[in-house]
Amino acid sequence: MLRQLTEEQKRKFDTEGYLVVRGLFAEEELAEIDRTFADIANRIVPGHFEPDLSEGAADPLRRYPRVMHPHRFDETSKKYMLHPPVMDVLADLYGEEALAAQSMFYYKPPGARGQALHQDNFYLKVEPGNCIAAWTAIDAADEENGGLLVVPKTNDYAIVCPELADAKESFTTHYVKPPKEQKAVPVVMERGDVLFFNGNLIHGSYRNKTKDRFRRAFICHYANESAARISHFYRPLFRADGTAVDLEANEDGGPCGMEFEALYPH
Ligand SMILES: O=C(O)CCC(=O)C(=O)O
Repeated sequence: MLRQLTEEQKRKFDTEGYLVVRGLFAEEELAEIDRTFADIANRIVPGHFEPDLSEGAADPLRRYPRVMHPHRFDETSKKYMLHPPVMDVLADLYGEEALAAQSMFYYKPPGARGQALHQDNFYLKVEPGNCIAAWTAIDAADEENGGLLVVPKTNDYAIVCPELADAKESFTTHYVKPPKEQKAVPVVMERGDVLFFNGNLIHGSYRNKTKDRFRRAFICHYANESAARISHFYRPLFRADGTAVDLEANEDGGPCGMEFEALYPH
């Protein structure tokens, strides 16, 4: 028995590797997220958010870097990382309960670089099983303001060792080339929609080309409850009721070997 999805939605996720669920966050919930991250934007939280608060930084991402793991210092972020409709969709997709491993918030201001194509389970190393992302649009997201891009059906593609990304266009350093004849397609979303995608799916985003539109997103990653291991950056995990769980640290270097261990948490 599915809790939140139709059989057709689940089938779409299983075959395409991703699924948009419309309107999973209500306007008053989104307004609370707006207030929370408007407040965080003017603070320095060591290890989580270290903006350059001086006027006129050349790179807009210096003023508005992404917030890493806000659930570790902010209760509102933890609450929405465990948002019941999201946890129910994840349980439908996994066929078992989900554990929350990571939260992030991207402001992606006008002019900000994007994030080159990559695969999330390269970083999370959830085993056995996989991670799933829940990417919530806080602002409407489209091709102009650097909305998400996915390469459909690459959920069946193995995790590969990344190449170097183009630093002029991507603020992260890794790039995974899509398989031959498969192209990244934009996912157009409204505020409050959530995009779910599998940890092997190749995805990323282009630059925010607008002059005046932020592209804010609240992005969380999850593991299946039966997973035994995850990369140490993501511990502890949290059950839907907010209690912590500790999986074993996955020391496996992945497809590139130990020397390629990611320099940054994803
Ligand atoms: O939001 C973006 O621009 C990219 C996010 C992403 O790729 C991720 O969270 O894995």
